[in-house]
Amino acid sequence: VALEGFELRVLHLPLVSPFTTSFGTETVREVILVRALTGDGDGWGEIVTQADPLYSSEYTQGAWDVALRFLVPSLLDRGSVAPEEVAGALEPFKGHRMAKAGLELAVLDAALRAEGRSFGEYVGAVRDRVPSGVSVGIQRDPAALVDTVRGYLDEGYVRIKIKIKPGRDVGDTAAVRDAFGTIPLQVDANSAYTLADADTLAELDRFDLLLIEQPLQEDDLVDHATLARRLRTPVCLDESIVSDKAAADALALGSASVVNIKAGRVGGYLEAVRIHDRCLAAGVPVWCGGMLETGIGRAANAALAALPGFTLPGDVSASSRFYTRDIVTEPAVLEEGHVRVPTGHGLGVEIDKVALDDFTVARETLTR
Ligand code: OSB
Ligand code: MG
Repeated sequence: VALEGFELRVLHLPLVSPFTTSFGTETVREVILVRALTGDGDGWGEIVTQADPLYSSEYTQGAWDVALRFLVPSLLDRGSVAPEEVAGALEPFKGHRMAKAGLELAVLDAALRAEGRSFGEYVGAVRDRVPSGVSVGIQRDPAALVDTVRGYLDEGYVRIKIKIKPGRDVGDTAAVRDAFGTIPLQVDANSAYTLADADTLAELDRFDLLLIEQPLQEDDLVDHATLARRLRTPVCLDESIVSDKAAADALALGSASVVNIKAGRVGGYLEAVRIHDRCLAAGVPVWCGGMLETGIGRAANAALAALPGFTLPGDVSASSRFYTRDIVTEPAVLEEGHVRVPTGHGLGVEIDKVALDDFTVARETLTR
């Protein structure tokens, strides 16, 4: 596409309820929305950083700065770029994968809209809807957790993931198992443990969990392999899988037997597809993670999760799981426990311009 400019906005979307993980509590989703301005029309993308560098080293103001100072100018200097060239063009700049992913998605959306082709078809989606799991934050106590999980099960979510941290692990998991029996259940530690906690984590083995997600630190590939040998529960990596290369290393080391794929964390949807392809070839199940996406990233995630190797339900929930009002005209809804893969051109969703403006707290446009 012929690039004319990029518009970046910081949005603040209020959450329907606070979201608590082992690393903190969020009440407002701060996110960057990207609009690629091209000779063939606009495209939209989302930079999924959070306000604070607690999940990963990236955070909103850092992404804002690197995008406007380095990434966007280098793309605009080229004049025109194909979606498949964006990652290579940004490669000299180290890290900042979420920022790169958001820019690439905006270019992809613009190019596919211009071609009249859907994002799902482009990435290789083989399903028209995907099973929807929900990520449940740490609640006041296990009884409150059971109430919250009951609400999601009543809505039809087909898989429950609960967040855990030291002191809120075995008891919380037991409460959910006792209340609901053999539902598909998994836990996410967001790197809150060390190998010294292996005995506690082994206690989770009796709950027949689908997996335990990211118990140790991002760079603990060897320790994860050691832990995986100690546990019956399959170890799944999230934070550690920062690229296709990291995925290859994790599989070679035996650090994970399941992989959570998040396009933002790995630098874009094209890199996400490469990880999918690698895991499919290796017989390793993958699922689509989430970063409390708006309707833009959520549409892209639904399409990605429709690839054949995504054999476990992902954190691809209805928009209403996080938001009362989204920035797209037709937010993702839950239908019989599934979310539909959009079929329109590009991402297949349209921006609600009034909502977008209402949530915008900062805005910057760079043009050629
Ligand atoms: O670890 O999967 C995670 C949200 C923000 C940062 C990290 C994670 C999460 C979630 C929510 O679990 C997933 C979702 O968007 O539903
Ligand atoms: Mg996770």
